[in-house]
Amino acid sequence: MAAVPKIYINGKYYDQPDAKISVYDHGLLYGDGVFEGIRIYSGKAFKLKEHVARLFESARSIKLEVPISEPEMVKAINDTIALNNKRDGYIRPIVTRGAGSLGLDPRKCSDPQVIVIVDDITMYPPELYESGMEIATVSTIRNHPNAVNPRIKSLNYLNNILAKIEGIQAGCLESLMLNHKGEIAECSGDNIFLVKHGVLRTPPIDAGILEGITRNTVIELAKLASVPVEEIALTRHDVFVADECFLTGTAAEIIPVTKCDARAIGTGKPGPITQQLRAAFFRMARA
Ligand code: PXG
Repeated sequence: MAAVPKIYINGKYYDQPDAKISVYDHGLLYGDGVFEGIRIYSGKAFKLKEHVARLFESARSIKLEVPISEPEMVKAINDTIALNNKRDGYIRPIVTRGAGSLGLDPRKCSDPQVIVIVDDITMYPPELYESGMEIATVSTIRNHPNAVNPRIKSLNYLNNILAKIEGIQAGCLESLMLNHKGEIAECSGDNIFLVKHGVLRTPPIDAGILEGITRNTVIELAKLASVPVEEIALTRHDVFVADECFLTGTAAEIIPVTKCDARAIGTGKPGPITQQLRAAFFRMARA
């Protein structure tokens, strides 16, 4: 990494301390914007096309016109990685509604801001990847899909932050969120998987979740390894009686869960299918 990280804003690069946007930007005033989180493995952005496609879908869903094309976004991201000499790290592309007047009306914002940050991220302490982590179900439910659809990766993450605060209060680094029907949705920043009798199970997209790119990768890797996969409605009971549980996310990667709501899951240790999929994931990421 260069001594001072270079941040991309609207086609120009700024030293990190000089990378600034307006306090009238509706991204700040109202959380009106979208973002992505992408890993860099061995100098290459992992699943870059998928992340850029999701960024543009999030933008389209909130009727935000991204001022550059998808190929231009891919190039901006690759150029920012190269300029910062980054081998392993994390990329945060952001598109905000831009500066406007006070008041919600997005038509008052004429200048969307495109930002690309390249940095590092550590979600959980490394030892938890070996021992497994504990999660807690929280009372804050995931956004109803007819409110802010969880498929939109928007700058308004308060739903998840409220859940995170509750989890921390309960002594857990990640929080399990239910949907409006009381089914398992996802965690505050990760998708959830269970293993029962050799079958990999995860909530379907219509449970009201972010369609995680790590989630989709894990489903693909499981199918390649002939592990049966079910996208199916799940309850807390399914978590309590699961043989294995793990979470997936760009930042978290694949982390075993060995306890939920004070119940040990399976043997209380990371399970064999979790380990197998983790190994396959890193083989793919480093390939
Ligand atoms: N669910 C939610 C709510 C997320 O925000 C995931 C699942 C996993 O999706 P991917 O596509 O990454 O496999 C996410 C991921 C951050 C940060 O600080 C980003 C996320 C989660 C936590 C932190 O960049 N998004």
